[in-house]
Amino acid sequence: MFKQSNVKYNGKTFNLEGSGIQKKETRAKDLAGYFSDLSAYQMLDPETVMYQVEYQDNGLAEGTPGGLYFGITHLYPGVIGEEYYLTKGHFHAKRDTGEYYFGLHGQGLLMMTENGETVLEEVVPGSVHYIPGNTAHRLINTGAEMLSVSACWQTESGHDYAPPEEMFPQRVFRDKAGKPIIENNS
Ligand code: S6P
Ligand code: ZN
Repeated sequence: MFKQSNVKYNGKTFNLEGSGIQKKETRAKDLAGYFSDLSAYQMLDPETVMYQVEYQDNGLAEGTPGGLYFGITHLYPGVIGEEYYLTKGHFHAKRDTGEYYFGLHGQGLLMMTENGETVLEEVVPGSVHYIPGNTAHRLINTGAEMLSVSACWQTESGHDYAPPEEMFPQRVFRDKAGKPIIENNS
């Protein structure tokens, strides 16, 4: 029997389309404590949408062993102070589970930290990123357009949003030339 998938990726809009697509928005008010410039953060409208995650509801409850989820993150461009917009970042609650990211649109960085060691991989359309287990991971939009990145992770993984300063010892700022620079948390 031939059957069509009930979810499709739209390569023009970088969105998922079809049945069972769930969407989750993260707003400025959800990111208290994530940016170094507190007064610049407080000037932002708390309702500003910073990023959206859409994913296919495949009927599997989080925690189910053996399954996978597929989703796309859309992170807006911008800076707070001089720090680029970022996702919260997390460990997986089941620490030893990895994840794949795949760049679809825009330009950014994937920050990965394990045992205090940070790696920043450049995310561009077509780039493939393996995030090993036990690694905190977040996206940073260093470009002028929306950063859209797809992800595939285990239904068993769950999320552990540890305090950001415990997960990531470094930050990425825009320098005077408009280029990303890495700085240690002070
Ligand atoms: C899930 C995966 C992504 C993130 C998304 C938002 O394991 O890594 O779908 O959930 O990029 O980031 P965060 O840190 O707010 O969950
Ligand atoms: Zn993850």
